[in-house]
Amino acid sequence: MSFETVSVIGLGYIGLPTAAMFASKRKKVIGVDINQKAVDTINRGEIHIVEPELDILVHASVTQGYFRASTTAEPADAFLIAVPTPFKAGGSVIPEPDLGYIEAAAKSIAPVLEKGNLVVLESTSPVGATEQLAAWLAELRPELTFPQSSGSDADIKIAYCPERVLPGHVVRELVENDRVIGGMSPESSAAAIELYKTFVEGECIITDSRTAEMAKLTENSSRDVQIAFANELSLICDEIDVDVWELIKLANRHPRVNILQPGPGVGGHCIAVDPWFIISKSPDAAKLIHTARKVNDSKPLWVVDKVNQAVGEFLQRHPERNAKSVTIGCYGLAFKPDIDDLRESPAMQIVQKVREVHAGKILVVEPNVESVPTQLGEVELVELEDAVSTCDIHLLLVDHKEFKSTVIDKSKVVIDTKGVWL
Ligand code: SAJ
Repeated sequence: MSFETVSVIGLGYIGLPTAAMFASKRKKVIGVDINQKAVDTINRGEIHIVEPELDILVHASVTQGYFRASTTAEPADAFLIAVPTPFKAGGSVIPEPDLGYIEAAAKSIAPVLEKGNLVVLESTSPVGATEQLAAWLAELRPELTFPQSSGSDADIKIAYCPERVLPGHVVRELVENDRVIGGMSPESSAAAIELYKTFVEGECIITDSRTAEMAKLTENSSRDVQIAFANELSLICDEIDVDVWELIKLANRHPRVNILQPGPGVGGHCIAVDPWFIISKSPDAAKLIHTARKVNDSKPLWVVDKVNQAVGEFLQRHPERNAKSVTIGCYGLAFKPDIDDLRESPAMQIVQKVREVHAGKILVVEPNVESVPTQLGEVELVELEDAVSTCDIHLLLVDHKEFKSTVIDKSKVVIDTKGVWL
């Protein structure tokens, strides 16, 4: 089977680079997104997200005529769905995944599906989502046959293939990483491998769709649990007056120990979200995964308490000053080092909470942005040197490269959530 035309549904952080990758291999790519602005930007050969090397790739594939974006689906040999899977609104104790975007994608491609097509779901999904997608498509196109009822003879092939790329390294990792391919039939898996081998140099490993879905959730939950262990250690060490950074370095000298790093909390759109897809399906069995989520989610508030305590202690040592005259410097807002992505960032949450309670000035240093979101309230975005020389309390929230060579006066109060200045 050959794939000459590939349609990618959802042109975000995963869909856009994947579409550009197919186009760079001279496949005809039709990208589909509901966001007209994103579609227009892409059709001008530009990009609406920040990811190294992606702009060159998209520009080249659009100007050479291999890649075009649209708000409506068109016939293709393969459809790759990379839409978001957020939580359902309502703020329940255990957040539930919302498959609404996948259902909308199914509705948009169903009218143009043709016998022989391959449909691949890439969105991070709860176990069973691929079977649900297949059921929606079968309902919408009753004259076509699907793997759930016709197995190997089905007109349409369906597979789940999770993405595993690290933001900031997407273009390289898309090519190099191994891929898990979960076909709903052996033919679906074989077709999906052929599709991905267009640009993937890593190994493609076959399993069923449910195991592939769970593999993605497991990878990110594993990292969340490991970070929770490091974060819990940081709380324990604070109580018993042990340097957690030195402790972890020492423990990691053991040949079979590899502890991750504590921080202000866990951010981003994956590690802090995906474990809930396991917990919501198996709330009684997923105890450790659930506890890890709670440990990581509570870390920002612990940091806020530390700041409040530090302000109190500072005022005790300086009875001539009042809280209004105490300036706090916050270093970093992004959800991890050396990126500009502030969404779901524990650093943002901390600065916002500190702003709510602190009477004095708050200076923010974030070398990767030009302005700070209004949700932070009255804070001032300043240059690194200005914060270092004027603040009474220095709160390091992200280990951006710019901060690593900074020297803070030993007489100043330092709260270092990443162990950079200690
Ligand atoms: N973090 C720590 N301590 C650490 C490592 C990370 O506190 O030792 C924090 C980071 O500061 C950040 C959060 O965890 O706030 C998540 O960062 P990350 O670098 O661990 O992961 P993401 O969210 O950028 O990307 C992850 C990756 N998954 C795994 O490494 C298992 C990536 O491969 C996935 O493709 C991505 O999620 C995704 O899209 O699911």
